[in-house]
Amino acid sequence: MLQVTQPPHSEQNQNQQLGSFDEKSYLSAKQLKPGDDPYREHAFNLQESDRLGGERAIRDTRHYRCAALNYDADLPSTSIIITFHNEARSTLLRTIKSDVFTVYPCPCLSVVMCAINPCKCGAFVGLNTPSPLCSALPAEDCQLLTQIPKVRCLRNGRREGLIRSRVRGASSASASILTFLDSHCEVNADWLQPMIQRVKEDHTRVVSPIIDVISLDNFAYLAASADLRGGFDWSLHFKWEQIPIEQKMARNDPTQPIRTPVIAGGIFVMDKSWFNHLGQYDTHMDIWGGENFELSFRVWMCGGSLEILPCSRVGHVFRKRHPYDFPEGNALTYIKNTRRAAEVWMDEYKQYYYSARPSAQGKAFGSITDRLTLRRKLNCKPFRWYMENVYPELRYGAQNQKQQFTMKQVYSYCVTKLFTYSDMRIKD
Ligand SMILES: [Mn+2]
Repeated sequence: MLQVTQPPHSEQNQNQQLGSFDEKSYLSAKQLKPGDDPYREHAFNLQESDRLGGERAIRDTRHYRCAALNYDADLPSTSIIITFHNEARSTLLRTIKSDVFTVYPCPCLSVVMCAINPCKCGAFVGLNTPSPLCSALPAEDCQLLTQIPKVRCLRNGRREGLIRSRVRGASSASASILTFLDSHCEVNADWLQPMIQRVKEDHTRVVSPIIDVISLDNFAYLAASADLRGGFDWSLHFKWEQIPIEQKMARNDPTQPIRTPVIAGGIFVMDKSWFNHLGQYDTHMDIWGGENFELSFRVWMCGGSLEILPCSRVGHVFRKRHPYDFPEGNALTYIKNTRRAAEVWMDEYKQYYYSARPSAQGKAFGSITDRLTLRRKLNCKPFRWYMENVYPELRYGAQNQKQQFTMKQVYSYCVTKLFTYSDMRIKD
């Protein structure tokens, strides 16, 4: 039997929920022109995304036992923070609508906010060569989206990147729990309750869903394996990896949380005061990348924990390239960000990072004084503790060469494209 999430709402119902927002004209104003490459601007098949429109039913990919679980009736409220830059209207609208209209059986979904990065093309691609990857977000987009009830939209005055935009979004969140979400997602049945419940029971937990795959070619919704956790190699490259065999053998309940050394970073739930107490993010990191390591090390080493919750599932469009430019270049930005994470958190183990990424040596990464002060103030444990207690499976030096896996090994449903594990990090 095919289980699906709530089917699209009736037209009348939808009109009430959308307020004064005119979905049809919003979507039709920016359509692909005949002859345009559907992959050019967003690195996924825009034609297929647009064809799906603002909402669709997706298959319930959870383990069947998840549906029988109960959650508190008085779960606290959450603010959902979606950051985006050069996002397609159809993928963004499905993300927003699938959140806002997902049934959450308490009056607790307060606000959805979007912190936006307008792009100043002339600053880095030359005056007369507007990049196809770089279009400024018109203020009109924000005005249109805020016509949807519960949606607020914050537009940055300059390009701030994911990390500073999230901090801005979190600062203006009204709810006590923060839910960070990527801008090309579709949430599955009861995705929020398991995460809010875990954070309510212990505010130091930082929790993620299983991230299902939305095909970048045909937008099929594919179930991800429930036996994976987040890991990395010494070059600070994120990868999905199998749960260690002894933990897997000890798991007799597939609905139980999975401890994870790191999170992919695009989708997670965190108590707002815990987020603030732990120092939010390192706001000297730029654009994208590395922030998930910095946050993960900090959470574990400063008294918290990270979990993946198998009964919460969110679909995400995984891509093979970033659909936008990096002002300083992709590689340099990643090196700057991961170098900051290594210098602040990895103690003597940072030598393994430099061995695995020799090009990082000598590259500028700015001042880390504030973050070192934070680490001392929070009285965080040494990286050795993290290695011994959280990620003992990480081997030293050359023993941990990056391995190539195909997506077929990672995902339980067939896909035609081959990726490496590292491609599965949520890009942008
Ligand atoms: Mn993404």
